[in-house]
Amino acid sequence: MADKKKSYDNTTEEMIKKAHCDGVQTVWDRLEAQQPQCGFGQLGLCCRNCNMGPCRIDPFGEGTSKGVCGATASTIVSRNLVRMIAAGAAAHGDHGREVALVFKAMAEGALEGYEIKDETKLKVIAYKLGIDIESENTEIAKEVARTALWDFGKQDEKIITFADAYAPKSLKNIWSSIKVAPRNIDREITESMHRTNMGVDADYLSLSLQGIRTSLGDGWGGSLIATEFSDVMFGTPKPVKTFANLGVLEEDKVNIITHGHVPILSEKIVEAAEDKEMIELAKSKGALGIIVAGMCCTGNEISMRHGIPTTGNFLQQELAITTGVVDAMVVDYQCIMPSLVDVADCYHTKVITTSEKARIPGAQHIEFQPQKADEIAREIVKNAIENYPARTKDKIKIPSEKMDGIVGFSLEAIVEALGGSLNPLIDVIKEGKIKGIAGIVGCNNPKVEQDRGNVEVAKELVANDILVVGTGCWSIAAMKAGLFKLEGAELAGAGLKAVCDKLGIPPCLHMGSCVDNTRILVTIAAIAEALGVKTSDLPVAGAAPEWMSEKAVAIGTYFVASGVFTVLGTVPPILGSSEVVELLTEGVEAVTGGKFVVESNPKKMAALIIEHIENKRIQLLGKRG
Ligand code: SF4
Ligand code: MSK
Repeated sequence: MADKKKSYDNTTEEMIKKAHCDGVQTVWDRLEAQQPQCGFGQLGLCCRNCNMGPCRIDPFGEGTSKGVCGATASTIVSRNLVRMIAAGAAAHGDHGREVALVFKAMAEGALEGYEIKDETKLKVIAYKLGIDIESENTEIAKEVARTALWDFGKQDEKIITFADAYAPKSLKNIWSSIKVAPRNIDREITESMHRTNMGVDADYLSLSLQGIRTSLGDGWGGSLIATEFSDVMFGTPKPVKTFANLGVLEEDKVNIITHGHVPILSEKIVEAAEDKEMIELAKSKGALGIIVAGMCCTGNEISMRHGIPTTGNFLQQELAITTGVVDAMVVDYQCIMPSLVDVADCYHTKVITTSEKARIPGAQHIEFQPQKADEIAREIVKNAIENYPARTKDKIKIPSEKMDGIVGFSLEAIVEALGGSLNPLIDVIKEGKIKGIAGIVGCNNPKVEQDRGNVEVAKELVANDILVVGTGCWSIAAMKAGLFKLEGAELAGAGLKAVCDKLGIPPCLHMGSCVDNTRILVTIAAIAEALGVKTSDLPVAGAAPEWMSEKAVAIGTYFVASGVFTVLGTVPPILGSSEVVELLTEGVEAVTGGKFVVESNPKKMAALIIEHIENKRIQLLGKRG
């Protein structure tokens, strides 16, 4: 493993070398130290859900075939899978709830730092939810917030209001037929934890269906609320030029990285860093100004709304600090490695945690409270400025690489680029200029070369006239590789290139952060409804080439449950049960029309997607290209 190339991105390779010269341990070193990783865990065959265990099942059928309580391989694998989905959905749901609570307080006039920035979007949401849009904006917002919070707390058996309002009828019918329509975002997570408790649900099929229901409460509930409410409060993204990679940091400026997921604080930090008083303070410390740059999905949130540059994706978080010029790494929650404080120990960087839900021993904690949003954001920026003089000159090295690109293709922005409706896109798909649409999402994972899968799958697809849309750390990989540039269209097939040139768009469209996968769901739903077909009839597919997070398991599951053929690049821990594997890779297709496939080779992954899209074209349009 030591000699294996770690990244497709030269900047990452360069900074891993620097980290080692500086005596810094990285995620790749720790992965190596973990080898060999537990085979039972990789197959999903270990259970520690009660203290009669931990139990494990012999995958070769020679040793133990049941846990102490009698749980079989399929029971254990499906329970573990459902717990992964529940954890992922909980992360998204809790993010959505936090945004909804701020939104509610804003509507009630209890917060000064937040406002309704996109009135049109507020009215569109309200209209979809069946709320009167003739009243005052604040009244509409209150009712919208009440409806969202109701979806977290209602106790009836009906589908959650947001899923009911946003999902196509055909999907809702499928979900009711197999009883997986989500009833309450939190309830499905709680029920998943209950069912997977010792001595409750032992049937892999019924457990898996609960996993699907929980994931749908995420995709069409928690995540959707996070996306929609963030758009109203911070603006619906529009195409904007920005840059990505560690080269966006500047030696003679104060550098603040915001890392994590929720835009509530990062938006305020962007504002505070633009404040004249702060800039003057930075100058008084010898800096020329202040740079705020993003990392992971907080990076996506602020880049797509303000053109704020992004330092990198998941596997670059430690490396950003090794540049020696990060004065503060401000984190909220999710995908934040606790190792950041160890790396920061070798430099001058302050790691600042801001959520009471995500504390890291050794980090400075400045707790964010929306009531004091501006004050706290200024305090954080001040902390970074005051840390600027503490840099160690001979530890500074900023890679020169940064790539420009256009980000911020919300569904609204795509519709605008198309002249007001999705019809021109549907027409070029029918004509075969664009063969179909692939959504690529998800993380980096040090088990595979960083960015290779994310970038190569996208390149292969656009070369075959498939429009790529995507989110999360994939999008940062795509931007670093130049796929968000207009010139990226040179890599596209003739049909897609002509469309990109005509509309002035790149061949890969950035749709946002992890919660913004809902933008992809809503786009697919809108196309299906315009054509009067099911989502699973469309020439569309999904891929997560380098996923690692439990959130990605929830995302993949709600895509499959929404009729999307989804290819995973890293193997999920389910191979210990042939029944669970068969269900997710074959059985589920007969019901939802979507299914999972696992393929780690990027070229083969792209080939599977192309084949699927071609087959769907034949079924839908009676023709291939
Ligand atoms: Fe073992 Fe059953 Fe307890 Fe799991 S729930 S640890 S399989 S006894
Ligand atoms: S940040 S969930 S590593 S995409 Fe959303 Fe990136 Fe995956 Fe975290």
